[in-house]
Amino acid sequence: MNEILRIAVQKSGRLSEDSFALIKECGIDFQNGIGQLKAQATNFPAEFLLLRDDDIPGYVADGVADIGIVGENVMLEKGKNTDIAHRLGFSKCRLSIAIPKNEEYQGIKGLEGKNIATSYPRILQSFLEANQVSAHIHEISGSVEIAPSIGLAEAICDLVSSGSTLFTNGLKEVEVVLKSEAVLIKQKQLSQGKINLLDKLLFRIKSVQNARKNKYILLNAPKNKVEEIKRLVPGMRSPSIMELADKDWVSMHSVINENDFWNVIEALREAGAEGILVVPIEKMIL
Ligand code: PRT
Ligand code: ZN
Repeated sequence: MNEILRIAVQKSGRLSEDSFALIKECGIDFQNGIGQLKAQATNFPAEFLLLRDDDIPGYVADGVADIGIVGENVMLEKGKNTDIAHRLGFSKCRLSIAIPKNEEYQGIKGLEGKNIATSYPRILQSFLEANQVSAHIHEISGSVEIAPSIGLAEAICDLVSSGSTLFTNGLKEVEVVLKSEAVLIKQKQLSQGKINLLDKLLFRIKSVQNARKNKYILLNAPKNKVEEIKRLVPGMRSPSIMELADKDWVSMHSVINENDFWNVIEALREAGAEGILVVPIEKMIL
């Protein structure tokens, strides 16, 4: 029997756009119609289940889906039996404790006996236990940030990205409980056929991620500076060097990492490189 990989993805929300973009960049096409809960890939043995993010860990643990894309925060909070197959690097946020901004923070022990409102009781409880603090956890499902102003709690534990929601609600972040990002989770007992499909998908995801992290660089270098410039742009194995019509110069091609991009460009200019071109890479297979 030909295996098919069932992939759970958030239907619409903060994870959806990046999840769909990644799938597309992996060369997998499917039609996502309005109101549709299932979609068949047209050029990969996969089927997509379009769900609320909260349901994804359970569906994957139960084997309704084989793999899924979900925030690590939701995966940990649901406590279902799944494994992280790969970290995806988008939808980054942190789960943090916040208190009213004009209150002085007494350190984690100052939370002893306090009421903390959250949608993440399980993660918060284990954080408090690890810090030997006992507090009252009020589980609420939404609008957690208004809890202190309506007298429901003295502190909250909620997701933060820019911090503007906390700021608008007169709160300040005092403890980071968890740093989260989107993760690809998998069911623990996949058949060999499905493992093979997952490996194919992971190979594509890694190629897309490598490409996003790197840029292709072309530059002209005086021949007597080639060794110095080689050290600045070592590339995947070593840079390509091509003769130019002008015998004192060569053209060098290589790959540079996004993280040290500007430092490398500055160093290249100082080393005498000219005519530097930087172009995006679509896929990068190491
Ligand atoms: O409908 P469904 O159940 O599928 O979606 P949802 O509404 O439960 O989740 P959704 O789409 O809002 O978020 C999905 C995932 O995105 C979360 O589980 C996180 O992993 C991730 N993520 C990243 C965030 C944020 N950033 C984020 N900022 N999820 C929520 N927020 C909220 C936060 O709760 C708070 O209200 O944004 C506000 C804070 O943002 P800042 O920028 O003001 O700090
Ligand atoms: Zn949700």
